[in-house]
Amino acid sequence: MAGKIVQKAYSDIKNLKIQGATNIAIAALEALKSAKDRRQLSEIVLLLSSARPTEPLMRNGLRYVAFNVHQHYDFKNSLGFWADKYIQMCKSALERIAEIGSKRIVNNSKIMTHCHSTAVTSVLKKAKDKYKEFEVYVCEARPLFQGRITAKELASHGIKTNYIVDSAKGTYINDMDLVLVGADALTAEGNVVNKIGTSELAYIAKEADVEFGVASELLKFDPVTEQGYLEPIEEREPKEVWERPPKRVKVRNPAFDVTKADLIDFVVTEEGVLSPHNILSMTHDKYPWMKR
Ligand code: RUB
Repeated sequence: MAGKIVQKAYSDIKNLKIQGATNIAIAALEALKSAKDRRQLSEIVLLLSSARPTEPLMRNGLRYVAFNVHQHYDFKNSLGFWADKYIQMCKSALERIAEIGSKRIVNNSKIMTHCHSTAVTSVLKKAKDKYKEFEVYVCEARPLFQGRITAKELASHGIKTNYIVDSAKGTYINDMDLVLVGADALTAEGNVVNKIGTSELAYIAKEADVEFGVASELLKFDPVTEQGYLEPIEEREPKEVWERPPKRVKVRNPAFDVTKADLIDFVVTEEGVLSPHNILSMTHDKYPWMKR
């Protein structure tokens, strides 16, 4: 039976009190450190992995720690060591993405983003710290409005910020120089899984000839996609969309969608700016342990 720390992390992740792939992974790994023995460690890995099905950054981390701890005699010290090591990998990957991505932000440009991604906000804030001037359009990301988190964060960093409803993205896309979004999962085909509405944004960016970029850690690669499995897409509670829908109306609420590699111009990763088609080989080079 998992303890209180893990139960709390599980429900905070499931109920979106903690949201966004990076925050989720770090919270899960912090909670994992409370495991008392090897059996409990395995139970916690299974439980936390199930909290959000479309989160390989968390799943990879839980597996990485469990695998390494099982190689060691000293359970408690090795658990803390490997969990901290993965958390540090996530944090330094994010810093690298901010540094590398900030170079792609052009002075006096307009950028559209969707939902809330710490990778994207880190890139934009770093560009602002380098005295670049630019303007951001943030899509609200219904039903849970994570775009508001982004808008607040950017505006309080002194970045010129516009907030739009999701259906207004087509109205403004022709004014944009770049679309930059985050990712929950990267697949073996070079596709990107992110908040629902991202793939639609990629289609309209293509149509309008606007560059479409993704800011994502290679640690979000999902190794199951190498074996021909599709990334699972979480479907959330209908009441997030419509509290009391009329009888005979079934509300669907997929949390994420898949943007095909061909719609993506570049992916800013901790290893540099890549074509989506190079994600698989770069992940193999950098994180060989991820192979199943
Ligand atoms: C958040 C979302 C974010 C990615 C990337 O969805 O789709 O774009 O998780 O985030 P949700 P980050 O709010 O449902 O978790 O760059 O912070 O890892």
